Amino acid sequence: MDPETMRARMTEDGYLFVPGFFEREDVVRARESVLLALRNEGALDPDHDWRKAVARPDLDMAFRPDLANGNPDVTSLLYSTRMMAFFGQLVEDKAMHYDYTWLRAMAPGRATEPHYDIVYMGRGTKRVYTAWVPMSDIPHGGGGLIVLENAHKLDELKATYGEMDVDVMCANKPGVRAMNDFGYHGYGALSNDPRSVAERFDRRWLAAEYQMGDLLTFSMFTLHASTDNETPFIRLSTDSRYQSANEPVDERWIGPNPIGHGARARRDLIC
Ligand SMILES: O=C(O)CCC(=O)C(=O)O
Ligand SMILES: [Fe+2]
Repeated sequence: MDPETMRARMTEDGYLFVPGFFEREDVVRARESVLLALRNEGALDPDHDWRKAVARPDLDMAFRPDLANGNPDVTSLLYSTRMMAFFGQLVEDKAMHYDYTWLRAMAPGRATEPHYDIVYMGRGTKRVYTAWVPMSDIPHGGGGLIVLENAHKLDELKATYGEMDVDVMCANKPGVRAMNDFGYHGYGALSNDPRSVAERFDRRWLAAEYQMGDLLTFSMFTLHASTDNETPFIRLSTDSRYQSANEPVDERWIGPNPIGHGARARRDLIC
């Protein structure tokens, strides 16, 4: 795809789906490095080949950035020269990436709730792109990513929910996140019910079956979630972030040990 078409499609759709962007064997290498760590900690069912990622009974797991950060098989895939050139074309500038990598190891039954990424990373430029990279082959029902059609054009949602920052607390209401005053649910999510979100905005959730090698990239205002993982397998994927190297960056995600969310990133507001 030529860069102009890429940018036009991103503006129009809020995402770009590039099946087969990566060499499958490079994704498999990253996947297996993560699976070996999961096997060593006893998260996998020992009755199956570890490469299949069958979860041990009653496993509850979702977010495991520790398995990605400092893992060269994962970081060399996500921050390669080729990936940086791809995002450079998208931002029409030299690209940089956050130093923090998100990794999802979604146990059977787990899902990600509908959200905009901007509420977690909005302290720099808003022109940041997420790369969602499946490290499993994910059939429908396997917990893959879904995107609410054209939610990046919902101006009212962008002006309300899209202005929130999960690390802002109400100084005058102990323990209350400023977001919750606007009626939003949970740790930055818009809702815990994708169906009601689709009804509220009269839009469809777009889904796909994913293969290792695929790249899905989307904007900070692209509303997304995952389906429930209805398989016995742990669904593996990463999300990583890219922007222009010449625009302000959200410092929570930069440096050798990014501070991330929580106490050190907290800001207070009178609610
Ligand atoms: O993989 C998931 O379940 C969620 C991914 C996500 O929220 C993201 O890529 O920004
Ligand atoms: Fe997200």
